[in-house]
Amino acid sequence: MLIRRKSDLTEADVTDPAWYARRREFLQGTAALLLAAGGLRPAQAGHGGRALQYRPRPDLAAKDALTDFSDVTTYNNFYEFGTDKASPAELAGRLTTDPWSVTIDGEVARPGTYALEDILKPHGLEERIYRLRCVERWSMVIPWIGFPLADLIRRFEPTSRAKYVEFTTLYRPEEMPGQRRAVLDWPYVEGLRMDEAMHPLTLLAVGLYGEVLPNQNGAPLRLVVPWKYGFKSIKSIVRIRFTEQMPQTTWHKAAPHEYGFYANVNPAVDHPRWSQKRERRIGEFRKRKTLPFNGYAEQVAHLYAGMDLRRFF
Ligand SMILES: Nc1nc2c(c(=O)[nH]1)N[C@H]1C(S)=C(S)[C@@H](COP(=O)(O)O)O[C@H]1N2
Ligand SMILES: [Mo]
Repeated sequence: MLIRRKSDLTEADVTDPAWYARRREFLQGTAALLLAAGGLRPAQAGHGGRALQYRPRPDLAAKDALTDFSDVTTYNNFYEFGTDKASPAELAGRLTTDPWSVTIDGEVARPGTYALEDILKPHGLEERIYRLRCVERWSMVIPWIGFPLADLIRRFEPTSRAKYVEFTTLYRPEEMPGQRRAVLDWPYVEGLRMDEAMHPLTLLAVGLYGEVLPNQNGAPLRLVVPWKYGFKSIKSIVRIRFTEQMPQTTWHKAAPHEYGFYANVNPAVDHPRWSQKRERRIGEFRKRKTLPFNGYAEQVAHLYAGMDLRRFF
């Protein structure tokens, strides 16, 4: 990826004018933060998307080779657009992601429904290269662009009763054809314990490969929790609710003995129908060993000290 100096940048390099008009404040805020931080990396709009400005975080970069952009954006799980891997890329283009708002409610001091721009405005964007490992035994390495969920949580001030965070995906069957069938109990819901949500690795992503998230990857706002199976990384979020009780998550409801609330990547605990010891990195032939917590054990294992991870899978 090229690094260009600020003086070489024009507005047109950064984003197209229509998008700029809608997201102007957000971009200006981001640019200011980036300049203050002393680093500016304008993305190359090499994939036809709308480029984002962000700060690279080499300290948060998986060393493995990146998965090809074409695989990242055509091999997807997004059941709102169908259950096969190709459907989201084919059908998600029709999803309207602007305007977009996010409701923040439950055990929180500043509940409300906020325009996405207002949610994003105070947050500078960073690039973090994370592995994502699906429960189906494939994995990818993706350069995500986003900001720590913890920063958003601090801003909205959960009360002392907030023990969990629940996330909900958009329900819009007119644009999400998969929702016209009862494959899952729509809308898609996921959740984290508060300490998992506050962990510095937990990312709210708005882009990948230097550009605004393609719809099939969960535009305009999705979660990325790199030490958990992919299904925890919920897409196209419209609601963030703070709760005292553990949220009922969609996959747990659908098959409670197969999908637990925690869903930590764990080669020692098999899925009831298959081993979780190995995985196929998309783009590779030889299988890789699956690592505890997807390789992030050093950073996150302490969250589960004393817990029986067979029981709390
Ligand atoms: N709303 C929603 N979010 C979702 C899913 C889904 O079906 N609906 N699938 C999950 C699963 S199983 C995986 S593996 C990841 C895939 O993310 P990707 O397509 O960006 O690689 O998204 C997760 N988030
Ligand atoms: Mo998955």
